[in-house]
Amino acid sequence: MVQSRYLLLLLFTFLLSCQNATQEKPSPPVADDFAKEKQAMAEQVKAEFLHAWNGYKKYAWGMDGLKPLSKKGANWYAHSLVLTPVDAFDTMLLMDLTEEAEECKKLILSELSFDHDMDVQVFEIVIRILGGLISAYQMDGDPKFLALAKDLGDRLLPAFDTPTGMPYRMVNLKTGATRDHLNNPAEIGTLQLEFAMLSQLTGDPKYREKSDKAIDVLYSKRSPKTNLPGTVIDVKKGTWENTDSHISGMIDSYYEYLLKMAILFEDEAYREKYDKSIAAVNQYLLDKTPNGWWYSHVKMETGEKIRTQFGALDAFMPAMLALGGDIETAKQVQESCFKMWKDHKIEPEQYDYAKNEVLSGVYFLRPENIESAASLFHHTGDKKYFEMGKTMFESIVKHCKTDEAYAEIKDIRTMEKKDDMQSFFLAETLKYAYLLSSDQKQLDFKTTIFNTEAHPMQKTW
Ligand code: DMJ
Repeated sequence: MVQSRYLLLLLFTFLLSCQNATQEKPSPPVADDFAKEKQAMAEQVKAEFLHAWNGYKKYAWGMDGLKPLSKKGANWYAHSLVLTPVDAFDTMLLMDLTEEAEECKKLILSELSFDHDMDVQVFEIVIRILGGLISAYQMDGDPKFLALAKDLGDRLLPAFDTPTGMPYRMVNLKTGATRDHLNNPAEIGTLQLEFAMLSQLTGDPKYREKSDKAIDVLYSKRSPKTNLPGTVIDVKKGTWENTDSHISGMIDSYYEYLLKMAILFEDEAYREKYDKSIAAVNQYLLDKTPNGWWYSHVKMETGEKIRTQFGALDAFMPAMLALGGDIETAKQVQESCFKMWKDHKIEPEQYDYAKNEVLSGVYFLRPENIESAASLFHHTGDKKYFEMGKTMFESIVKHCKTDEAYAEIKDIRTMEKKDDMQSFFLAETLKYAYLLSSDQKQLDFKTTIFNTEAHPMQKTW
């Protein structure tokens, strides 16, 4: 009797525990948690984009940019080129911000004119405005965007009229007058995607012919011994004025466009140039130290190391390497880029990796580090790169957000803010943060290449 009671008790306890088990919520699979984390971040990125855009809208409507601390607008030149809206428009479309995109489009189409007697910097106008108008045309479909792009392209073409075919830095939009014959590889070699797209979309080959020739001539000026370019070249004589070689500003996106032209236009000649150039960069510049893998500065003629300097702009490298197929080097360098960010709470503009010393502490709200994290996440699927990007995005929110917009940082050692918000914060930094976290369906990455200002160029042919 005692024994059967004991058995009944056991059975009862067992049934009760089964019931409790079915009442407890099963813990959700890890993948679901991650999907939620990503979605939450995408929503926050969108909210922060709106925060910055609304600041621009309130204080700088129609002007090139916003001064976020003094709360007023500012133009780059004598007349506005509506820079921030042109740069931001395709991010709005990607984020499905329909109302904002509609008002932004109206502003661009009613206000943007290039018929101004003013000298502009060819490179900046090409990557931000020509690139922005081309992607606006492809994503929105309104031919007025293409007409604006063509008008701009025509006004920029006189820049290429030099004895070498490499362009001047500055051109007057109304008169076609040119100036500044000392140019650099980045400003000569980061025009090709936009001009080639313009040729593709208008059916007129002249844009691509001029820009292809410019980069071909530049490439031919590389050192015969190392295959490296220098920093400053005279576009009239074709001679180098500064022979330092690196992947930093003034050279950086020249490499990026060799690769991106090769991919978007399936162009073998560009691929060859890219492969040869990056082999040289990895042979002479790549510095594998106990403190991580970095890229140094060397002399183009010999490859002799002259500086152990890296920085915020150099952080584009992992994204480019991954796109070019070298995932392993990209991973190693991204570890260094992220360390440079994390150790300083936000990345410095210039950093001596051998001495572990900040050389310039300004932070311009730059995108490259987040772009590389997003690219590696896309190529490897490794969650660690998502976490890197998220950390960087969160520190931007923490240190750069103002009551009505976002501001750059004067010095990351003090975190004092600076009265500027570059248009690439909306075009690139927040776009890459969004691409990292959202499952957007609008762009097919197999047929899309981002220009250096993160404007998607879509292969529709
Ligand atoms: C942007 O205008 C472009 O990404 C360019 O290639 C480099 N500088 C800024 C962002 O840092």
